[in-house]
Amino acid sequence: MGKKYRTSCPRNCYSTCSLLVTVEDGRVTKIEGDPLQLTTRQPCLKGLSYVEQVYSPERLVYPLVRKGQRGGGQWEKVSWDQALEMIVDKLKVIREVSGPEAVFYYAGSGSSGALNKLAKAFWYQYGGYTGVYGDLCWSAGLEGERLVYGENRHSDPQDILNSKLLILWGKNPSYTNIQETRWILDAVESGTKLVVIDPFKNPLAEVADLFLQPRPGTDGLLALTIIQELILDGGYDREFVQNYCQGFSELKAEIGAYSLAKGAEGTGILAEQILALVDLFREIKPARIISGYGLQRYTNGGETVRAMALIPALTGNIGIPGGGWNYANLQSSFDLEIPLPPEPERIRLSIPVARMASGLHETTDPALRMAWIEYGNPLVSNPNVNKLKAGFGKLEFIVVVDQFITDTAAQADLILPAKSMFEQTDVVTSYWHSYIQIRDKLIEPYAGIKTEPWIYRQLALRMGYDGHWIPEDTEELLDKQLRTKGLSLEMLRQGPVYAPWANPVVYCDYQFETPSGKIQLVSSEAEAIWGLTRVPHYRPPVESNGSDERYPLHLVTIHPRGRIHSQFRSNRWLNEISQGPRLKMNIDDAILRSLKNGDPIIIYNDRGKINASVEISWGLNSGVVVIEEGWWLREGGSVDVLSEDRITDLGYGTAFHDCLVEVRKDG
Ligand SMILES: Nc1nc2c(c(=O)[nH]1)N[C@H]1C(S)=C(S)[C@@H](COP(=O)(O)OP(=O)(O)OC[C@H]3O[C@@H](n4cnc5c(=O)[nH]c(N)nc54)[C@H](O)[C@@H]3O)O[C@H]1N2
Ligand SMILES: Nc1nc2c(c(=O)[nH]1)N[C@H]1C(S)=C(S)[C@@H](COP(=O)(O)OP(=O)(O)OC[C@H]3O[C@@H](n4cnc5c(=O)[nH]c(N)nc54)[C@H](O)[C@@H]3O)O[C@H]1N2
Ligand SMILES: [Mo]
Repeated sequence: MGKKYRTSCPRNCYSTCSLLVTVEDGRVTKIEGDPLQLTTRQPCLKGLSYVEQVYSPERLVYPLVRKGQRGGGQWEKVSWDQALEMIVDKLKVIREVSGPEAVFYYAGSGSSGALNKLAKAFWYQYGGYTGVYGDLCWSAGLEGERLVYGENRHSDPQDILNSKLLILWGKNPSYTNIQETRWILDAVESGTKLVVIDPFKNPLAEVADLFLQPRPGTDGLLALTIIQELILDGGYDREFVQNYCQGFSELKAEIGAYSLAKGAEGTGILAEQILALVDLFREIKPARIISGYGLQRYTNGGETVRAMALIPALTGNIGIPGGGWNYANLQSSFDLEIPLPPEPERIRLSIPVARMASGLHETTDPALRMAWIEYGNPLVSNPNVNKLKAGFGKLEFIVVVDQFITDTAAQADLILPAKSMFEQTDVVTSYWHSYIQIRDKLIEPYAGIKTEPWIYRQLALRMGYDGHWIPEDTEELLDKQLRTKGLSLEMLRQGPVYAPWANPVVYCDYQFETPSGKIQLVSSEAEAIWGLTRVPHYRPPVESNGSDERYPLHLVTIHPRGRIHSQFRSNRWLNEISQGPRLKMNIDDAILRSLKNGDPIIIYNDRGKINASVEISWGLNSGVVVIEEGWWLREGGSVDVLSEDRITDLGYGTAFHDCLVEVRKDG
């Protein structure tokens, strides 16, 4: 029969679902949604398939040392003792000869949990390292939002039910946040108007009242055009603006640079459609913009989000049920302080993660000699993969900690097997709902696999460091730290805890943590920190249609429906419904290249080429092609072979979508 336990999904995903897991004879056998979690309800297919994932025959169970050439695919099984000795030897020599900065330490977002921070307890004692700053994911938009509202939070997802107008803008929850799709569909069924704004006709566009298809990277222009209409032609909320916003007259003085005609021309959206959207904002309240992260993966992404975020404020939709601006909700996030040794001076955070490919080549004094990679698969998920791979190729020793021999692990000298989410207790928060959850240890680590804190503790002891910073009993550590916040592991085992400090409707007190205490329609921080203008303005992406005539197609890489980035590739259940890498393409673009549905193709630009097949799509304009990210090199190619390693305008984000390509038939 088995017994049911509570846990949560630690993947980097909006939903962060609470799960009920049945364990029989020490094996996970069934996964369901946790009825005490009011926001996430049912898990997705990936969540259900963990039952397969955790026992995948491809899972790594021993440390492996490279034999023969790097990347040659030949490995030798070694004991943990041998693996740890090898690492300690390298670490000692490198620090002595070149200094701790010759080690590149990189952690991706493969599994979340408060204990991930314990890595620092080791690296601090090592005396430092070279690391990255910025983010692959959402930081351009986070900063754009912060400049306007001072914080990154939004109301409970359930508050979508109170909205009369929903604008789903650059987000594809049918793939990336299906629990939100339920709330949106429930709202639509009860009469809420839905607008979808996306160059790709994502599934929710099918039920939308209005669907706008901007050219990729032009949403900032669309937002400023809407703002111009509202301010100069009426429809903004005078009283709200007067009471709670700062900088209106300055915004008004500059917004005349935009016009409906210019907006229509630049975005490729009909002027009538833009006006239809403006009218909805004029007529319907409460209205909520749900912004995704797709539209900020451009060199202008931060300013795009900053401009969009002004609309709910100008229309008086902030602080009320059903109204608002949804981008990121960090209300459940709290600093579960993990005590760390003193921070050494020689931590060199010199490489923006967006530019890791170039950074590995350019770093000198000391140059990098070794890399330690955990929770990440940069050869699939980071931009400019060919350049990145060449950068890794220059290093003399690479350690990768992962559950599988990923494309990145395949380039390692030593791979250490990683635990799964069922094999270690930790605490998980969300960037969408406001629950704090346990991710509990439900089974013994599969086949003797160790956790990351165990690995670091062993290394620390062998290096002669103070082991108490990385305790053997990490549950005790978690519990102790939780108690300082009035929580405990036992409490979380009873059910997900709605963060006591969270608010179901944000900003209802109209307090804003901005320099003026009001919503910043203009921002001097934008100027002082980022060298931009106080009023948000539109600049086209660096690489977009027309900027290079050899590459006429703008490539947009959306997040995969059946995977989380490169994860779940080894999942047999999910693979049964996977169709491989497919490039969605407008029929005219296909005919121009003599391509039929299903034809094998090569997608290429100066940075590299990948293999895929064509999927004729009726949901795309000519000149825009869409492919899911996350495909492995060995499946035809990581889409990031094609992307440049470029940084965004705000927040040191990654401009994956400033990417032009051409396509030809393969063979
Ligand atoms: N072209 C393009 N590229 C993109 C994006 C895009 O939109 N377009 N999106 C970007 C975004 S938003 C993000 S967040 C990044 C994500 O980039 P990454 O964080 O690198 O994500 P994954 O590819 O999922 O790699 C996570 C790895 O962690 C491993 N892992 C899972 N659990 C554990 C564990 O408990 N311990 C250890 N040691 N390893 C574990 C997994 O097996 C996997 O290999 O990708 C970015 N890449
Ligand atoms: N199944 C699944 N779920 C996931 C993930 C996953 O890999 N798989 N990843 C998780 C992570 S790390 C993240 S960051 C989130 C991301 O989830 P989302 O926020 O949904 O982000 P994306 O999939 O990058 O893009 C969303 C939409 O933006 C559109 N878009 C692209 N460019 C533009 C533009 O210029 N303008 C407009 N208006 N729209 C544009 C794309 O066509 C796409 O439909 O999802 C999380 N959830
Ligand atoms: Mo992400």
